[in-house]
Amino acid sequence: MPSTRYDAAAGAAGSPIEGANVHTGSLDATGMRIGIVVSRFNDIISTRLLEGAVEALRRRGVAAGDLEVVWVPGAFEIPIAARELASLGGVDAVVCLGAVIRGDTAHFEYVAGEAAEGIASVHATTGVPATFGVLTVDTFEQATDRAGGKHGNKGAEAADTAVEMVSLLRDLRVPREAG
Ligand code: INI
Repeated sequence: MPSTRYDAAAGAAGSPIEGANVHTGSLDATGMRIGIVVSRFNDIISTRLLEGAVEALRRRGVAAGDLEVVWVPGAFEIPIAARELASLGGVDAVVCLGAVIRGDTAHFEYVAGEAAEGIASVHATTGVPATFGVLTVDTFEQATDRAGGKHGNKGAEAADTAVEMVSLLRDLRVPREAG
């Protein structure tokens, strides 16, 4: 199964290009400030995603006082709060969490689409990584499976991804001498 999980050993050692400069982020979050935007809609699910994200961030070394948690009404509202945090909140990354469940609602495509596009536009326009921990599923059961159930906790994965991207971007932003 494809995975985005961090694997330190697969970094430089896995490079097929002899002599290349290979860049990988790490999961050391010491000193990082991380924003989390979480939606109240389907809060049984989003609370579990939040718990997974906070647990992962604390495990990676983020101090409790360096976490900014922002609740919004629904996934549709995540992007505007994420953009505010990214541009003015002094955070190194924003983890976006929510659950859009198809159920019977015709809303699904609009809400899920706006959340995905809006979150992607946050990092494209601010340079602050914004990760996508918004479940877009057909059923409540599929959501619980991904919020601490048999498919893991997507909140924790989005948190780890944020840490890795902050670390990677710091590495890429180190000024280099022109070769
Ligand atoms: N918001 C969600 O986060 N998940 C959903 O499944 C959902 N559905 O199905 O409608 C949802 N709707 C609310 C939306 O995010 C906005 O809060 C609302 O439309 C007001 O702008």
